[in-house]
Amino acid sequence: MKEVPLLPSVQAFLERDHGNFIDGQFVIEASAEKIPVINPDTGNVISYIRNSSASAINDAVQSSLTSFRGKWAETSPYQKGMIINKLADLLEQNSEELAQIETLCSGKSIHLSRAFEVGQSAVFLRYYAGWATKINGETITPSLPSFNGEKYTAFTRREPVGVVAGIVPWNFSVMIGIWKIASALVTGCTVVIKPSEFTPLTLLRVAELAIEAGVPAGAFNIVNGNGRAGQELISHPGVSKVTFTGSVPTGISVAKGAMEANLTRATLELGGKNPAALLHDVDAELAVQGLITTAYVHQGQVCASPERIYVHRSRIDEILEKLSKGLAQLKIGSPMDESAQFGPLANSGHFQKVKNYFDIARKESEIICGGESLGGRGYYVQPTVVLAKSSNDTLLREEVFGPITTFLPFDTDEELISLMNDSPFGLTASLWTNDMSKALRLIPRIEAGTVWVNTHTFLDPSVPFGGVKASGMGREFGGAFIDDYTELKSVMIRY
Ligand code: TXE
Repeated sequence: MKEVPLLPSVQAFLERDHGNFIDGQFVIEASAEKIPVINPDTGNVISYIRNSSASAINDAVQSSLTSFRGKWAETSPYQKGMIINKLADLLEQNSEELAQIETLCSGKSIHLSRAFEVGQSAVFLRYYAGWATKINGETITPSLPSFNGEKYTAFTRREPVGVVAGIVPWNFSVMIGIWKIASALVTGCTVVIKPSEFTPLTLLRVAELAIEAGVPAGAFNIVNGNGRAGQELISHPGVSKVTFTGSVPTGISVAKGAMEANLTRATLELGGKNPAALLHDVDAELAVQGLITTAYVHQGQVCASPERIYVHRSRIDEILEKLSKGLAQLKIGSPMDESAQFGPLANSGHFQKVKNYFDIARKESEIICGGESLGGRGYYVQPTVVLAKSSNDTLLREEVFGPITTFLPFDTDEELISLMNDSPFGLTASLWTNDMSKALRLIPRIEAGTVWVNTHTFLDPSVPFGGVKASGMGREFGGAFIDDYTELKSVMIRY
């Protein structure tokens, strides 16, 4: 095992005292409780953050309000786009440093941190930067008749909602943070982000780069802390919109808290129990490779990944055999080892949760491969495949958010559709087939925000993303996010 050497700048960053980033500066609340940041590869503490007080959260929101009404409002759409593009450049220029910090606190493979947390974040930033100059209303010809020869014209303006509170989870803390930061800034909003307490460090460095890129102090603030700090942020009266990514119970509590505090609107991107359907004509090699790369990437800790796999009965033995063989070849190892393909789970609580699902699978279903945690350091488990006895098995009903796929055979298209929709969730789904006529007939019947054909978990900034049913409200990406970050103002003129 050969680990990537730690950059001196990363070591120095870890040794800093970490708190919040407010009004363009790092701020340490000396009296606030310290929260340890733990490396999932070793279980060792690598740094600390502070659990923000209500007063620090108030400072952050006030600073964002000032910037919203002042500096950021005065920045032209063209300049906003240039600044966001510059932030993308700076992310790429500091790629290795950002990737190493993220890998150390999330357990994400260094490859993924480089490619997604930094590389894709830069891609998303550039995509969003283009929208800064395209946030427009429309002209309208009023409909009522004129009584005395007077005339009317009308137009709408898309105006930024104000200060956005972004609550970010631990699985893709930079990229999901960037989706929220970029959406807010290009529409003219300002933003206060609360990262997950498990992965709070990298966004602090991104905030510093944002200032270097030209984002005015206060337009993008960070408050760190646990759920209590998150709740205080989303219910602050200065916040006009909440954007949350995380679990269903927390999402419900966030939406309620925001609504009760100030009728604050909330968009929620919650969990999933996403189905993948392998039809009778499936290309087995393509599908198995697809499952390995989409269901087991980042140890399955991806909300869009497939967890329920329905395979036509005629093909299931072949698929299970190929998948078990493929997973056995994955090299498990430290996320800082460039040759490793599969690393630890992100935190100790999640490690316990996934181990508990192994116990449930042993009792209710059949484990085809994996199903054990690895002894030794850190939060490692095996990539696992489960064959369900029926659609009622717990492993087909509850979101694991880990490296377990659960299979069930089906016989007819009607049965398949009813199985795919038999879930409270509706984030993503996929069909694996070359029978496009059948795929196009099935797609409208699938209850999901996104349906892929012959791929899964493929997020493109131009394609709207979000869930139906218990998987959330609202959409990120494409042009769809604009409605959520702006208010429509109607203007009517008599002449
Ligand atoms: O999520 P939480 P957790 C799922 C996954 C995982 C489970 C729990 O199944 O096992 O959620 O993970 C902040 N008001 N997903 O506990 O609680 C919290 O500090 C405001 C799916 O980490 O949802 C963190 O910043 N904020 C998911 C964020 O909410 C609160 C990705 C998410 O925490 C809060 C991660 C409160 N009352 C986990 N309580 C996805 N959809 O991608 C907590 N937070």
